[in-house]
Amino acid sequence: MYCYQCEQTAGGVACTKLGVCGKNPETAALQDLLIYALEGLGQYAHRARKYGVSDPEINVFTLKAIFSTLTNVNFDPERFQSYLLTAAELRDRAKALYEEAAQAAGDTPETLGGPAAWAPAADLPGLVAQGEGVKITARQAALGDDVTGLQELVTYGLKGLAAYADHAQILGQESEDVYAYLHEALDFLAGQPADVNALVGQALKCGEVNLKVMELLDAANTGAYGHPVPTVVPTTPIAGKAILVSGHDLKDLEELLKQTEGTGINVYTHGEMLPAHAYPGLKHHRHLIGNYGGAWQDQRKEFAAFPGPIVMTTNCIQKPQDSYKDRLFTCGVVGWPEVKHLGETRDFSEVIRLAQETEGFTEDVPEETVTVGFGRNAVLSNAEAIIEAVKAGAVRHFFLVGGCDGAKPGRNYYTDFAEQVPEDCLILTLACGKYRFNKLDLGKIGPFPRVLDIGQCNDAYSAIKIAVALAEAFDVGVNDLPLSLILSWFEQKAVVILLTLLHLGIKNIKLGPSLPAFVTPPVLQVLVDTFGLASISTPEQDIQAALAS
Ligand code: FSO
Ligand code: SF4
Repeated sequence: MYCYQCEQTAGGVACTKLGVCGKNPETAALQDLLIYALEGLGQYAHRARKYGVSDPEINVFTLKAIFSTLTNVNFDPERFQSYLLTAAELRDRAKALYEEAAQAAGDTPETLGGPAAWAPAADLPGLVAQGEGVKITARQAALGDDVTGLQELVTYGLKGLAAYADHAQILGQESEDVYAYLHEALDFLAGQPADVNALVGQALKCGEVNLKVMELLDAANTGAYGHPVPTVVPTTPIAGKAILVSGHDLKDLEELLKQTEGTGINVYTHGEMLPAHAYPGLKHHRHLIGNYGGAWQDQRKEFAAFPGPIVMTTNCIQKPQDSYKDRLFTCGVVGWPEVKHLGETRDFSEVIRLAQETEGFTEDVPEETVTVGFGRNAVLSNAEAIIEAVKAGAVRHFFLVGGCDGAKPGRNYYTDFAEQVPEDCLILTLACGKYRFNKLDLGKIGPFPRVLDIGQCNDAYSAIKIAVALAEAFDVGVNDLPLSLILSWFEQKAVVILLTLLHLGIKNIKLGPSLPAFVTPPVLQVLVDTFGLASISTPEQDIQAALAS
């Protein structure tokens, strides 16, 4: 195996024997092969679309299959075998659609090679062997590290984009333009592009299309559940039967809340599900009782201690401990071998039965809380007060400290950073990186908590809208606002958000805790020269530099 798609990659270079995440070489090969197979599907789907033909099943499958290869989503070889067989079947369907449409228009259809001509091996070991043949090292040998790294940058951008598009699609928000772009970009990758400018351009295009995806997702979430409102959430359990829900999928949570209504079972959010408490369409369920634990990387300890079943709706899943493996359930594209998979059924009866048979929390814990719900609507409805506070000097600077959390000790930077931000500055945050500081008491400026929690990483559109609205109010560009972006990345959703910010021309972003292994020094230099992108240094230096600019 050779995988360097996430921030925790072995030695900062690549996982080659076993993923730090727990991904084994067999699964890694199947994931590489699935991306290859999807490039073949893209070759035909892209050409069919030129004749105005597309297929909803092909479109949605493309999203889900790409999402399944994202870090910490699916570790189950059998599920990948099934995805691969479906990819071949739908590739053949796309081929037939293309050929029929071309012939109907009087054209001679192209005969395509490369991934489009892949024929799946008959069994799992055969598929693994095929995956070994298309791994990154083969391209590195043929095309060099810079080009391969840029191809991977585009691929990882597509993974993040597909994940967000899948969330939006689940809530009924789709766009033919987004599907068209995905198939176009997969076709582009199938051609083994080696032109650095074309690859950088494609990466920025991916960021551009992702802005549209994030807008769709925002419309999906707020359309289904209303705009988040500031909400105080207990982070301490109370006595009673309990179910824990992790991941990002609000639809799964909604269905679980409906099915547990009146059962006496309390539902707790974990990790990226915390912002769900702020949605009017979810918070009215009184048994959505509180938040439990911290960010994803602490789950092995926290799930073991949780006295009830646990539902993992999306990433980030880690290798389950035996002590809770039979209490763990996966949904959607998530998978771990031998963990009960509920698929897309949203039938939680088995989870509810297990919760009723399990002891639950035996006593109340003295209450502690966090405040969430500062999405764009909540923040911008206070825009005048915020603008006045800036003009009067009560708010000197905004720091957007957001992104993923992870296990590396270097991530203490983000805790230290939040603690050291001067008291006349506001911190906006989103995604699971917030757990580094969201339980600290950092006080208020006037009516505003100094830490404003915008939501999940899925709510990046909200953060962008807030920045753009502030820029308009002050009649300056976003880069001229008293605003600094201090981002933490872990997986490919963070990659595509970074591409979106670069597409928007946002400059001088600080990225940590370490830079991506797939971005080689010459490519990094391009990003530094064009966008002023820089690695984090120390909180003291980075705060000083931000306030001086
Ligand atoms: Fe975190 Fe995981 Fe939301 Fe990511 S839970 S690391 S960017 O999957 O998606 O922020
Ligand atoms: Fe390693 Fe990350 Fe790839 Fe897992 S996803 S194998 S930790 S680089």
